[in-house]
Amino acid sequence: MRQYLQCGRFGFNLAQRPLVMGILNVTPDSFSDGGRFQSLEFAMERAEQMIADGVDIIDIGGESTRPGSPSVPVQEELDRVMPVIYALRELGHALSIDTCKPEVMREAIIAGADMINDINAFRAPGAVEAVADSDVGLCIMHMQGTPQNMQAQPHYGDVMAEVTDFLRERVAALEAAGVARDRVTIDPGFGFGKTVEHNVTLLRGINELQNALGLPVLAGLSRKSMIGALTGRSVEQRMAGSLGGALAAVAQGARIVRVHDVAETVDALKVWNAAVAGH
Ligand code: 9MG
Repeated sequence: MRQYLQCGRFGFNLAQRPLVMGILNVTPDSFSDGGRFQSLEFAMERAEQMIADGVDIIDIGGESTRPGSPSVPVQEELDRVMPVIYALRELGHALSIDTCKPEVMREAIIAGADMINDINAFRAPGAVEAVADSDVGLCIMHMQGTPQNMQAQPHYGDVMAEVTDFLRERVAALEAAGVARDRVTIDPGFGFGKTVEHNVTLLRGINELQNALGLPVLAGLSRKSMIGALTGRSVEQRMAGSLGGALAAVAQGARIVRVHDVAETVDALKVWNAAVAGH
């Protein structure tokens, strides 16, 4: 299994400890309605707090990926995300951009983004080409359906086999375009066209997935409905469940966890690491 991740200006040794990716949503529902300037101030404050809390990678998203959320036009997404990249790029931390749009990928890479996190696995026409000739890290995620319809009726014969085959095919598409494997992470896509049972099967299967493809797994469970279903908690009350989810993912072999609660996750992983990995 690859233990090094090339991520734009940064190179991460994944053998040392699991990495924490902090979620920075810059969608209008993420901050009170004070316009673009307030959103930039909010993003800056959130990012500085995450850095103080020990984040490794900041994942900036300008389009909601929650079940049922609509797609936003390219220009709107660029207007949300680009000022944030310019504001954060000199903070000395890796910046990931959560986008499915090739136009946003290209602009973000030119502006200095270090990673592209695509929940659509670079399937949009032009997406592979947008990232191929760069050195940014890539996250390829599995999703059944689209954010608009994915939770309507998730269905699999064998969820592990289907997710593995899909990710294998997408890795091959990137490699065929010249992408080096040390730039790639894979993600089973918890909550993206999956029932709680599918999610639990995939959580238990992280190591198997990682071994099958020889690539590090990034896992995102934070505050998701699966945590709500397992704990009976509303979205505001899912921190403890999400920490349990992050530790469970890392115990199953995940190398990167994508989370809202950076300080708490970093602490939990420090304790886990001391006990399990000995550092
Ligand atoms: C953007 N986004 C929301 N949930 C996610 C998850 O689980 N993984 C990745 N890679 N991105 C996500």
